[in-house]
Amino acid sequence: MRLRPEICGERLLRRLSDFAEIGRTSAGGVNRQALSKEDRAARHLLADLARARGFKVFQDPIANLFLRREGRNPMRPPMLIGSHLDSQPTGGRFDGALGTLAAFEVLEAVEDQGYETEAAIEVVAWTNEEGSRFTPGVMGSMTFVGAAHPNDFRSVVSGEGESFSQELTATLAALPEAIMRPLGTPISAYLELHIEQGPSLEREGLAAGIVTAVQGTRWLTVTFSGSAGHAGTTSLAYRRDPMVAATLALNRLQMSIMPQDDDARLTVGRFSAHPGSINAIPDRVTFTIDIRHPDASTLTAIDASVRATCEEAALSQQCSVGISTSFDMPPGWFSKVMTDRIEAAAQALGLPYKRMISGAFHDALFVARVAPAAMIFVPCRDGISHNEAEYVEPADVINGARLLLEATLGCML
Ligand code: HGY
Ligand code: MN
Ligand code: MN
Ligand code: MN
Repeated sequence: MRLRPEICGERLLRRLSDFAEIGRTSAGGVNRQALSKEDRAARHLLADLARARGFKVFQDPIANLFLRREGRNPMRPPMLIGSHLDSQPTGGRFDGALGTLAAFEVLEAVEDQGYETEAAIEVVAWTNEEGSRFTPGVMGSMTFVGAAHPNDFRSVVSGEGESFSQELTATLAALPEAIMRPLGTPISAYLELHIEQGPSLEREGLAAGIVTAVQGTRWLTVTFSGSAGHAGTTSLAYRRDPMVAATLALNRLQMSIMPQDDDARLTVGRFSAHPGSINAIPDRVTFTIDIRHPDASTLTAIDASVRATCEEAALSQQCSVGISTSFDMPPGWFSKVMTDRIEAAAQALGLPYKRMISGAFHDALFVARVAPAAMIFVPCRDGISHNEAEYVEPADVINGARLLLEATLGCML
């Protein structure tokens, strides 16, 4: 009689605190940016843990990391579960790591019982989900599904001038014992556990969110160009000041778009002036805009409105403006078969849940292009994420992992 696998909560919580030490910041968060030495250290630890349990370790050409526990039939495409290990520069200990380590805990729980599955189960740690050090985000899953090729990112450099290609090569070389596999190996389905990164589950006292869709994301880089000049001798009438144009544009956007549409999100995360001297009118001002919306045509309309508003502001200051798109992830829906399986598992476990849309983008959205995919959210304190204070109650960590285990086995029936 096969015993049902059980999550070992103590082991999972210990793993989470061990990984939180890799890239730990003085404020108690993590700085484990994609393809950094901290990311390599986390991958190495996970690969060592996997080998210690007899799982096989694979990497693909964009360094997605796969840990495989064989099933009875090696010809059957595996069930894939996982998330990402890379973090924001001032990230939290749970964004990505929770889903990756809970998936590994599922593998260990199944192994503990010698529970046989027909197909293999694989855990994945996707490369560069965040897109903060190297743009765009979700590079690993985007490449896995064929929506990009590693060569597309050959010339990508970080804000510090580090080469994506060199860091990718170093990361692949750092796991010589990993077996290389081609991009896009077939999978039967994909499940990802992640923190909500919003406040609704905690506010409503729910243990789980069954994610039915992910809103769209678009990243723009806007550069206003004018004439540099002396801060003291150049009268306002004779300036072509890109800083005035930029701030005018951003004020108009905040006043026009945001109040009309509560679902719209517009974030300026990076802002720089060149030459950045206190007493020189800048010749160039550059900032990024992260636009989000659940509806594809509205996302496009907001993009168009941003462009028109920037062009008007540039004209009013006799400046010019250039706008490039560095990331475009349309909204997407998850498989109803998969979300129904998660719902059945939540009911079997007696966990209070709701169906919901994700405000954050995730690798699962790309994976959904090649296999049935879905996500499970757990509450995080005050909905805080992309912040070193990010926190998840131990009970929510364990319930999330239990639900991931049940839903994974449910999807393999
Ligand atoms: O930005 C995002 O939505 C994701 O958390 N990286
Ligand atoms: Mn080692
Ligand atoms: Mn994440
Ligand atoms: Mn994130």
